[in-house]
Amino acid sequence: MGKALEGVRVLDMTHVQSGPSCTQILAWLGADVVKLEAPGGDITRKQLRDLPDVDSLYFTMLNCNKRSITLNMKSEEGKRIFTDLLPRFDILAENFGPGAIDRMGFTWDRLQEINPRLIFASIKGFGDGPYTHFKAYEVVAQAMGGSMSTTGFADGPPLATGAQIGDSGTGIHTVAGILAALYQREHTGRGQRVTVAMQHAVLNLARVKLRDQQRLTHGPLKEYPNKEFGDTVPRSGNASGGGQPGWAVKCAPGGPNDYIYVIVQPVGWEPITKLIGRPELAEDPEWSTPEARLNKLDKMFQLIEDWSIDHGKWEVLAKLNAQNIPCGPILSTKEIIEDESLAANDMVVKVEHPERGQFSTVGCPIKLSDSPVDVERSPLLGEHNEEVYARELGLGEQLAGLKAKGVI
Ligand code: CAO
Repeated sequence: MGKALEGVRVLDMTHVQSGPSCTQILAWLGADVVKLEAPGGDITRKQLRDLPDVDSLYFTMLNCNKRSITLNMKSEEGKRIFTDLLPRFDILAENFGPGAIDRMGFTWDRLQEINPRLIFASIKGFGDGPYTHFKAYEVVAQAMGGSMSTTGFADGPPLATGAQIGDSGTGIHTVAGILAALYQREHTGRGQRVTVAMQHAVLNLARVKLRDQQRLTHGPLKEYPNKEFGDTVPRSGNASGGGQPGWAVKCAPGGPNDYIYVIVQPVGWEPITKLIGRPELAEDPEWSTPEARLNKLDKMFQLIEDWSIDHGKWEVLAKLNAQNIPCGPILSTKEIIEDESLAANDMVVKVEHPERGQFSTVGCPIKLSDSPVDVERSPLLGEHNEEVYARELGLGEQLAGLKAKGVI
C-alpha cells in the first residue's frame, strides 16, 4: 500500500527533540526525510547514552525512518553542495538557535531564490518581540506558556510535566503547519515559511487555563479544590477543574503509582455510591446533585478513596468501567512499555538496530487507513552520504576528498 506523503522530500536539519519529533512523523506518513547533520552529528546521538559508542535512545527514538547525510554548512563547499541539494526537496526543517540558518548564508530570501516551491519550517523558542533572540528548551517553554504556573499543588512550587509539550508538542504543531503549506502550494505553486514558537504551542495546550483566568474576574473557580483565590489561576493539584470533577484516588497496595483517576459525571454518582457501600448518598440532598457536591469535592473523593484503598487499580478500573464511569489507572513507564494493548496498537514498537540491537520506541499516534506506518530504525551518522551525494548529485568520485577535508 502507498503512503500519504509518498514523493514528498524533507531536508531535515533539525536536532534535539522538537524538530526531530516533527520530521519523524512526516517520515512515518511516507515522506523521504534526509537528515542533514554536521560531520560531528546531532548532539543527541551522544547524550544520555546507555551503551558506550552507540547512538543513544534519545536519538534512536526521535529519528526513525530517516536517512542521514553529513555536511559542514560552515565550509564554502558545504554551502555549494547545499545549494545544489535544495531544489530537490519540498521542505526544509530546522530548529537551531535564532539566526543560525541566516548566519550560514541562507536567509529566507536566498532560500526562495534557490527553490521558490520550498516550504521552510522553523521551530524557535519565541515569536517576534523581546524574546526572539533567546534559546529555549522544553521546560523554558512550559514555564513561559502557562503550564508550570498551573501545574502542581497550591502549597508547592510550580512543576514541569513529564509529557514533552514544549518539544514534541511543538513538533506536532509544526507537522500541521507543514501539511497546510503543502496543500496551499497545490493551488499557488509557491512555498512558504512555517514558524512555530514553543511558547505559543504550550500556550495553545494550556488554553483552558486562560479560560479560567477570565472566569476568575467573575468570582472564585468553584470547580477547583482551592479555598482561596487571588488574581491568577492557582495550581489545583489533580483536580480536573473542568466541567466534570476528577481526582486521583489511592488504591491497594499503596505504591507510588497505585492510584486511579476518577471522573464523577452526574450519572455516575448513583452507581459510585453503591460501589463504595454508601447507597444512601444517592438520595441524600446534601450529596445527590452535582451542585450539592461542588463545595465538598475533597470529601467526595475521600469517600471514594476510602473504598478504592482496599482494591488494586486494575480491579477498580474494571468495577468503575462496568458502571460506565470514566477513570484511568496511573500507569508507570514499566507498565506502559510492557502493555499488550499498546503493543497491539503499534504504539510501543520493537526495532532492530545494527549497533544497539533491539530497542523499544513509541510508534505513530496518527492512524490512517490508507497509509500504514512501518517503524524503521534511525540511520547511522552519514549512512546515506553515498546514496544521496553520489546518486543524486553525481559526486561519487569526490566523496573521499570531501570527507578528508571535513566537508561531509
Ligand atoms: N554544519 C556546520 N554547523 C552547523 C551545522 C552544520 N551542518 N548544523 C548546525 N550548525 C551550527 C549552527 O550554525 C550553529 O552555529 P552558530 O551559532 O555559530 O551559528 C550551531 O551549530 C547550532 O547552534 P544552536 O544555537 O542551535 O545550538 P545550541 O546547542 O547552542 O542550542 C538549542 C540548542 C536547542 C537551545 C537551540 O538550538 C534552540 O534554541 N533551538 C530553538 C528552540 C528549540 O527547538 N528547542 C528545542 C530543544 S529540545 O529540548
